[in-house]
Amino acid sequence: MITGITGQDGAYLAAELLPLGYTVYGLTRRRSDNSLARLNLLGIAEHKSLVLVDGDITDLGSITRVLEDVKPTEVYNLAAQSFVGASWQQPLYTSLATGLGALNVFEAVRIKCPGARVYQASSSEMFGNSTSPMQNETTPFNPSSPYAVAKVFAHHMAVNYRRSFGMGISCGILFNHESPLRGIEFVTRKITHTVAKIVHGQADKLVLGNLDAKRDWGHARDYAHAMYLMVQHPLPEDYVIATGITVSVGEFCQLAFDCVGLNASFYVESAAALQRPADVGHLCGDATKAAQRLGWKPTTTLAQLVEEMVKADLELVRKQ
Ligand code: NAP
Ligand code: F7E
Repeated sequence: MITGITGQDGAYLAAELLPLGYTVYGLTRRRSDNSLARLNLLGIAEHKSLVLVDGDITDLGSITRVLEDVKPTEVYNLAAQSFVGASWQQPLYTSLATGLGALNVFEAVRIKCPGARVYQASSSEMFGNSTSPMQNETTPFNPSSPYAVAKVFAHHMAVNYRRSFGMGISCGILFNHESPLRGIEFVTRKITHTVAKIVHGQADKLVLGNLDAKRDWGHARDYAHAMYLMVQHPLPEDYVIATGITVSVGEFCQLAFDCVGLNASFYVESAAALQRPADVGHLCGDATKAAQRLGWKPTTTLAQLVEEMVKADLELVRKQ
């Protein structure tokens, strides 16, 4: 069972599990447009072992009913209001979906399928502006946004349910991970999509907020594999998943413009209106534990990631 299957990570995780022989149940909430765009892009929307079921993680009854019907052996809770920027505009909804929604999933699992292994999508945002140059599983949390506060709540609940009820919940503290399936509002995709529009004459500049923020960016496909490995490990634990390499938003821009032979400094502008009320200035993850215990390592370099995203957006904009 994957909650958030229509999102970036849900799509990559389903694509990882289906070839392994899993029947994948994907939780989808009611929408007026039933687009399965990401599952279609990965060619799995019509897979015979993919079953979509209706439910919303803010509605405990719906999750409980679905788990009773499906009786999953593995539950990956990826559903969330995942955009940090929007969490200041919608703090209550973000707390409900990203925080309490996770608790609903743990509670429904406890009631209906307590032996299931559970993955909780925790986030590097929980570290906020950390005093440690690199963050690992022992680094204190210092959340800087309503989104991060909600993730800290969900993370502590996951650990609490593991300790209180002996449930097999693992938390992946994942650093930023991107792909051509990334939502257009996130900075990497905004950059690669705008670069493609500039190349095709549909835009003449790229307006961003904080160009100095540094992130540790990996590929979502590698990170979905880490989720699978965590759930297979006999001991449920928490793992940082990251590349250990950090660059600024401005440097990411230059890498993207380099792919099309343009100089970013001619096109990129910073607007005060796009700055966040509080931003996380620097994140860099230490994934040593995941390497040692799960044998996990990232396989895609930042340059490869940027190139894949720019190429995909050039093709998308060309078709449009
Ligand atoms: P995403 O693309 O925004 O996908 C979020 C998914 O959650 C979508 O399928 C969305 O459904 C679903 N969803 C939202 N609210 C829901 C609700 N109330 N009930 C049921 N489903 C709901 O996010 P992502 O990048 O794949 O991230 C997956 C998870 O990892 C999230 O929990 C995110 O916070 C966390 N995370 C992400 C990163 C990252 O860098 N990507 C890093 C650390 C942690 P709709 O399609 O209907 O909107
Ligand atoms: O911002 C800066 C912005 O929105 C990255 C989510 O998946 O990763 C993601 O959260 C940085 C920030 O991702 C723009 O201020 C500058 O410093 O791409 P983002 P995020 O906030 O790091 C974590 C790990 C998650 O868990 C989240 O779910 O880029 N930035 N200018 C901008 N950001 C955006 N979106 N748009 C700009 O124009």
